[in-house]
Order: sequence, then structure tokens, then C-alpha cells
Amino acid sequence: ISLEAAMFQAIREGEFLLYYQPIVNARTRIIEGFETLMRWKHPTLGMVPPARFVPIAETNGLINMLGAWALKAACMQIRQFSEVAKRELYISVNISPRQFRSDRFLAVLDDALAFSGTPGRQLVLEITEGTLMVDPAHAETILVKMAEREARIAIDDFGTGYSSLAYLSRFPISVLKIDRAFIRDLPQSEKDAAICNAVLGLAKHLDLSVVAEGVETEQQLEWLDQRGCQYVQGYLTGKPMSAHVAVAALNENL
Ligand code: G
Ligand code: G
Ligand code: MN
Ligand code: NA
Repeated sequence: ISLEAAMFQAIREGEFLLYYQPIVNARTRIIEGFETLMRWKHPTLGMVPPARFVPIAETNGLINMLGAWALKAACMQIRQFSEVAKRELYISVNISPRQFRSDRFLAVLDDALAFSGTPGRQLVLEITEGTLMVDPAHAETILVKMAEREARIAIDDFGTGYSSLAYLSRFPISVLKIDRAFIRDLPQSEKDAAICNAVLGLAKHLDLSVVAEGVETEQQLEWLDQRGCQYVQGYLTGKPMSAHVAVAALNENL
């Protein structure tokens, strides 16, 4: 049985689940939100990472079904997390290129918000530069409609794609996520330090928030905080975890 056939069955069997990685304030380390990361709990293969199955789902179109499920589950989960924290947290959901281009995308988004009762302002959609650049005119239409719903847009893996900086001022974008490749060798790497400083400067002048991804050491966190990076996400402040563990983390984070 191919991985593709197994995925159809897995959707029916409910083998896909979401993990949640904290996004924290770099200064206070208070949890502001979570990124959802999909997992496949296969009965014999164990946990299958998204790097194995997302590209297949993107090719065969199953990503639309999986993505719709993930968006709804994430919007429902953020209510519980916010109740535990006693404040409004946000949920950040990865949207693949094919999902973003789907005719049904806005309907799927509205359904997730309406079904969960979660306001759009608690939702962040992560897209890559590539997703924007395939069809910038279409992208602009979708982004404007998301802004109407107060859902924010984050550019994921920022700095690694092919894109024009012009889209940052033309489109309603709220967040830049610095790819972990630029964080890994901080603070020693002068080149990566220069890139991070440039992104932070750009974000400041364009009034965008920045999340540094892949922060693993205290030195990286301190370096970023001192240069005005407000938010971090990485193994130092929390690995991807089940909803159950995330609730425990929130209880300890108050
Ligand atoms: O958790 P992990 O490091 O294995 O995730 C690897 C990548 O898989 C992420 O960077 C992300 O691009 C992708 N991914 C994880 N969850 C989802 C999801 O729910 N939807 C989409 N489209 N991609 C996801
Ligand atoms: O592509 P995207 O940025 O959406 O996915 C984030 C990926 O980065 C996830 O697969 C997650 O498991 C991984 N990740 C999160 N924090 C760290 C970290 O501190 N170090 C490393 N190496 N990977 C991380
Ligand atoms: Mn992401
Ligand atoms: Na990323």
C-alpha cells in the first residue's frame, strides 16, 4: 500500500493530529500564541513528520481536505488555550500554496471561524513568499479579504524564497518569520547577524512584527531581544507539543 493510499485511509481513521509550538515574547517569555504543526500518528510507522506527507498531499490534492480539517481544529483549540491563559492567544496555521490557490479557500476559512466562534483577529495564516509570487494579483485579492476578517498574514521562512520586497508594502502583511537558517549560527556568524539586523530594520520601518524561528540558545534569544525582535519560537522556549501538554505549559507560564 502506497503512502498516498494510506493517507486517504488515515483521514478516515482520524490518524492526523495537531501539535502546537509556543510563540513567546522575547523579553518576558510569556506565550502569545502557538503555531500548529501537523502530525500523522500511523499505527505501525509511528509519528510520520509533515516533511514526509505534506509534499505528497500537495501533489495529490489531499492537502485541501487535510488543511480544512487543520484550520477548523486549530480555531477550536485556541478557544480552550485562551480560556486556560485567561487572555486572547492567537493560533498560527500553515497554508500550503495549493490550499491558498483553491477556489474554496475563503469558504473553508469562514467555515472554520464560524464553526469555532473564534474571531478572525486570533488567527494568523502562514504563507511563503512563493505562495504570494505564483499569482500576485490573486494573492492580493485573497489577502484583502482576509484583512476584512481581521486575520493576520505571516510570511513564513522569510528570506529563503524568490520574491520582491515590493509586496511587503503592497499587500496587507503583519508578520515576518525569520527562517531558522538565519538564526542557527547566531550570534557568531557576522553574515547571519547582518541579515537578521536588516530584516528587523525593514520590519520596524514597515510596522511589521517579527518572529525569529528556531531559537535554541539563551545567547540567540538575548541577541535578538537586544535588537528589537519581539517574538521568538524554538526549542529553547518550547518544542512542538500535544494540546494536553500545551495546556500544562500555559498553566506554568502564567
Ligand atoms: O514540525 P515540522 O518541523 O516537522 O514541520 C515541517 C514543515 O511542515 C513546516 O515547516 C510546515 O511547512 C509543514 N507543515 C506542518 N504542519 C502543516 C500544516 O498543517 N499545513 C501545511 N500546509 N504545512 C504544514
Ligand atoms: O516551516 P515551518 O517554519 O512552518 O516549520 C517549523 C519547523 O521548525 C517545524 O518542523 C518545527 O518542528 C521546527 N522547529 C521548531 N523549533 C525549532 C528549533 O528550535 N530548532 C530546529 N532545528 N527546528 C525547529
Ligand atoms: Mn510555519
Ligand atoms: Na518557517
